[in-house]
Amino acid sequence: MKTRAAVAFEAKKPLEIVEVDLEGPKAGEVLVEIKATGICHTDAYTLDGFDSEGIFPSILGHEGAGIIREIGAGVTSVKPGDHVIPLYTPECRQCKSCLSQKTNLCTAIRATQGKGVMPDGTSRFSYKGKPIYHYMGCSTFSNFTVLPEIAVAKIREDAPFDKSCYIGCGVTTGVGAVVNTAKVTPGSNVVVFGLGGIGLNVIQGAKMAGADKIIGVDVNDSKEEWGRRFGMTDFVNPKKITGDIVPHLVSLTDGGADYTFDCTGNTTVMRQALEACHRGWGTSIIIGVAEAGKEIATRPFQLVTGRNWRGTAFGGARGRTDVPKIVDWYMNGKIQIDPMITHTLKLEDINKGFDLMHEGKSIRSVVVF
Ligand code: NAD
Ligand code: AHE
Ligand code: ZN
Repeated sequence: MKTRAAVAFEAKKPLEIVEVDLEGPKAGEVLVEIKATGICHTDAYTLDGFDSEGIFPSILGHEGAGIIREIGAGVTSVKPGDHVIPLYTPECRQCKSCLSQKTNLCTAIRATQGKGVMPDGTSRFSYKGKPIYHYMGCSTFSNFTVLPEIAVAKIREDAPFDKSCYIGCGVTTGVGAVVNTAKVTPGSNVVVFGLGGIGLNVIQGAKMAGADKIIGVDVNDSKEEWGRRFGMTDFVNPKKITGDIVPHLVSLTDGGADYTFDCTGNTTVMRQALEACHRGWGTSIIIGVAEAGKEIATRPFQLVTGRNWRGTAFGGARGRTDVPKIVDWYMNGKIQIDPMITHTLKLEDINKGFDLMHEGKSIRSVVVF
């Protein structure tokens, strides 16, 4: 079949809207009509050439929602007409990682996913006879896409696509980092670095978990109002304080934070986030994705004296199990999504969504097909 898609032909070039060829689902795969997709900073990071796994030409996008239109041989867990959210972290329920119950990082298809192909080693997308690569196993910047059955979460049908798509990455990542990874306890002091599409979800997760002080840190002053809307109690712009941010935060948190979260992808900020943790028990969670080649550093003494440095992907969520529950949280009003979707765009205007993100003018832009 043919489908309209925004193709990343080269790094650092705008996406081009073209009609591509899409092969139908093979065994164990499903065809999904994407109804809406968010634009996450990770898409921009890959398009900008910062991802060591970045492959071009490819169809980016990993924060979608849509409807199953066709299933391949042997597919049993979903059927045509089901509403689904594509999962860049699948859940096979059979691999060592899934069975361990210690991680959400299913390994069933990770190797081929990282190479931009389906589990059989080929791409379903092509343009003018040449393959176009998949991205994060999702490629939601296409009106239709093919995914392995284990990489879709079936969701309730009354959830609006243009909001629930955000659960495909940003919402689950931020809220899940608090609930699943850090396991923030009531009364905690929390510091969130970077108040974008992820950081604001960390804030609303921390509020939901009963955190006491929730300090937001961002170099963009306009983010203060955003943070306060979701439960932030204090705001710090590191450019506007005298001296180093770490002692500043330590003094605001009576010796250091119980939990800190990096939602910037900046390795200097990651170090600050660790060092702003309380001696003896503070835990810092890395969410931000750093550019290829970047490394983190700190004095080992920071860890010797009891600070914990951890990371999280997709908020530690097991997609097929947890995503439908997060959709329920949204539909029942436990978490908010609507105010964070600042821009709704047509596919033709998708590059505008990237511009808005880089200019710090959007929280989330969503493309509706
Ligand atoms: P975003 O662009 O919406 O937000 C980033 C925010 O960080 C902005 O408000 C920006 O002003 C702020 N910022 C930038 N540099 C800063 C600095 N030095 N100090 C303080 N604030 C700073 O991006 P997003 O969509 O929220 O994504 C945030 C990060 O999370 C990205 O690196 C993205 O790739 C990553 N991410 C990781 C996962 C995961 O599973 N681990 C999932 C989604 C996104
Ligand atoms: N491909 C990069 C790393 C990118 C990365 O860390 N991705 C996160 C999700 S970001 C979503 O917006 C992730 O899930 N990582 C775990 C995984 O298995 O990819 C690189 O450095 O090679
Ligand atoms: Zn993302």
